[in-house]
Amino acid sequence: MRVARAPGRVNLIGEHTDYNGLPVLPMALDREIVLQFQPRADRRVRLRNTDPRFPPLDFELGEEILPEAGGAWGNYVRAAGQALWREVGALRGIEGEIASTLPVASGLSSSSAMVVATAIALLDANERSVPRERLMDLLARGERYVGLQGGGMDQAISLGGVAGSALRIDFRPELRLAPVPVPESWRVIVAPSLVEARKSAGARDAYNARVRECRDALEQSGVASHGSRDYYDLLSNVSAAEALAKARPQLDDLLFRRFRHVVTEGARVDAAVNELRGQDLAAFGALLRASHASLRDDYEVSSKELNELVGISEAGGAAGARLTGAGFGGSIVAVASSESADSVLIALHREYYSPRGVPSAAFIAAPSGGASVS
Ligand code: NG1
Repeated sequence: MRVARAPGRVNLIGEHTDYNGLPVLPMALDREIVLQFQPRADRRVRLRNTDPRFPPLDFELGEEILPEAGGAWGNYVRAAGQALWREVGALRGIEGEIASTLPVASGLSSSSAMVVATAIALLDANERSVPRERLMDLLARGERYVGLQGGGMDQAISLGGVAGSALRIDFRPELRLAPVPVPESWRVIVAPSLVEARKSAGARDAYNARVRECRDALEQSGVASHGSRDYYDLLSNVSAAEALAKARPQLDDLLFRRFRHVVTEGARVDAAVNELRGQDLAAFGALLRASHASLRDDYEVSSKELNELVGISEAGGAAGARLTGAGFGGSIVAVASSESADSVLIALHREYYSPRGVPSAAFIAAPSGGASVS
């Protein structure tokens, strides 16, 4: 038996920037998808899921793999199979069992971890390899199989995570990962809202609508020079302030707010990397607060529960908090000093989880290493 492991992630800042060509700052979690497998002689993939909500999976690898209807978990496995087949050619299958220590649909990227775990298991079973950056990009595009026009953050951090560090990931001009150590006296707290952000269902349409709106805003802004592909190209020619001033009269209210979120969020990632390097917790926290306000008011991807969790964390002593991941449910991330972390966790338990009659789901996240096969 071989074991493939792929971690989920929490994104510290840089939300809905990846598919716009701007950077992100996630860290890999110490929670993961674990796939125990052995190679098969034929092309079949046969996997059980230890979570009884998810039925067993059995399909044949190939150039064109038909998806299962609905939000089936097996489509993330199929996505990896099809992407790899197209990249490296014919593959033998695997059989085994998938388990997860990641909460499902919590904005912590269990779906991309599933794609990554499957891909590295298939490569191992076939004694093949794909260069790391190439695999990150391949799987990001491959996961669009499930119908979400997503960016490349989740696959990159799951494969490239570094223990003790967050990673600044740039997608343009080409994929680049730069570890930035998280100070030992900081605590990163993740609090799931318990409202599922199922990208395969309703949230998918809302997500894809944002991708379209960003593209429309870029085109109609009148700022992007001819042939600009994304916001990276846009901001290669003008400053963020200039882009906002010029775009304002060109765009309707909704598109301007989407545009403003993307442009200001990209600038916040640069600033956050500096504050992390300089170990300025208060300044880093202020950037998280500004990011949440922008996601709530301009990008409109927050929810009552996420806003409540952010408010409780900040009142409980966090330097700052924000929704993390796509939004529409899922989790928040809060950053606190080691002395304040307990009071934040207690406040979350007392004011969010306990009134709902459930055990606290909040936890302190340790920046962890990336995916591996052993
Ligand atoms: P999650 O939180 O896993 O739904 C999605 C995208 C990311 C990124 C974030 C928003 C996928 C697999 N994930 O993440 O690329 O765009 O939303 O920042 O598409």
